[in-house]
Amino acid sequence: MSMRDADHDRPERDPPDRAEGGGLVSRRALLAGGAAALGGAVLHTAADALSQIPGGAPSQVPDPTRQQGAFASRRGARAPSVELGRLGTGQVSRSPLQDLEGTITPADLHFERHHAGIPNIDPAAYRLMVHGMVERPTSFSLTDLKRFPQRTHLGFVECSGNGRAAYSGTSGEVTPQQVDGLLSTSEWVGVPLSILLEEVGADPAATWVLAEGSDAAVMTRSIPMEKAMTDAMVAYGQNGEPIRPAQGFPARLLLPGFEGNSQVKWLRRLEVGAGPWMTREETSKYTDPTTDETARMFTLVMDSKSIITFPSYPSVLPERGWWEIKGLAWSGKGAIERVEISVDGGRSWEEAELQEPVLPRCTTRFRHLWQWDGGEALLQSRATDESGDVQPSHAEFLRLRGPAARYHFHHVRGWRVAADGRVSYDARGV
Ligand SMILES: Nc1nc2c(c(=O)[nH]1)N[C@H]1C(S)=C(S)[C@@H](COP(=O)(O)O)O[C@H]1N2
Ligand SMILES: [Mo]
Repeated sequence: MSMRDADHDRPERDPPDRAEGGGLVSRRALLAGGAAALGGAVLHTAADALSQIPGGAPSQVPDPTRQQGAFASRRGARAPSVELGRLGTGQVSRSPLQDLEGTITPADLHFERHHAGIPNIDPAAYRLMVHGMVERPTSFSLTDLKRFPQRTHLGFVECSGNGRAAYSGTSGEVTPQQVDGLLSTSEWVGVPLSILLEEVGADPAATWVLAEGSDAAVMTRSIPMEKAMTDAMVAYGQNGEPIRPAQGFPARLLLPGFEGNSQVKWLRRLEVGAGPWMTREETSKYTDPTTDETARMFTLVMDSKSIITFPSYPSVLPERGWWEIKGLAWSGKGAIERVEISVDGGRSWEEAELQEPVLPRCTTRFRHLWQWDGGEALLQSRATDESGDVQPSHAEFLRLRGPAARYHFHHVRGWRVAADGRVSYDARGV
């Protein structure tokens, strides 16, 4: 696989899981079954009661109230029946968006994008050098970094190549993980970059900062000083634990709302300067061709975007009736203000409910009750953020960005529900 292909290649195929109902029990079935159970025989235990609700009985498991359970342990594990996994190999893996609850991505399921693998770094020997247009060039150890005032940012990291394969035509039997799995959300903890720049006495005339990683790719990106001085941080914590090796252990640059590529992992050097460095990653890569043979550069901020995670492939709706459409919306420009849902192929739109917390530069859950009449439907979501940025239709995006677009795919996407309840991806919608 060439470097070019390695960057957000075609989505890997999942073995289709056609489990009827995708493991869901409808509200109506549950209520009807529950009522029957309550009206029937005397209830002995909760497990007995459960066994009388259709679909509610874990029949192959012995009654857990009759035996001592497992003992406490040093580290927990997921329930044996829960299969959560990233999808991908080599330099890319995707988060299982359709299988996650809420907005936080468990650290072991955070998507990965490495250009030269995960380096093995000794935290005791780790140093971050800050130099260039500064009064006091300084080398910080991890202990040094942790002595500075700490900040938290709850937010997403998204690769700007996310959605590429799906944009260029992959449709049908693809999951949200395959469509948009280069998106994950964590609670990041670290030291504000502004504090480090103050510490070294950065020249007020400086306008850019170069960030460099210590992997074999020696990833380098130029960061505007304005971002460096606002919410940028050198992060060393992720969801309560030290950042994992795949995410940049022991420290990475965290730029809330910026494209993933600029958030240099295994950060070893920051150089303060008076202009961008024009590195490989901001010239031949991560620029956006337009339709007039020019290209936009430094398109760092991620646009307003959303994806329906249920219903989606491979779930199958077992019956008509009330279903809750669920999904994620996010924007690098601020908080999500509104998510609209269309169930009729874009003819009409209704506002979905946003699930608290609704945070800036973070994923937000949305949900919308939908009564499926058993006919064909095209489900689409359209997010608007507080800056007013609205997701364009696929046709509009194509007109603006052209077929050669390689990054920042944030157009409206759709899921087609067939009369037999099967759901498939439709990149274009209507
Ligand atoms: N040093 C270094 N930093 C890097 C990369 C890399 O290969 N090396 N990949 C970048 C890209 S393209 C993305 S999308 C994000 C992915 O972050 P994650 O692997 O923590 O999800 O890291 C960025 N930072
Ligand atoms: Mo990326």
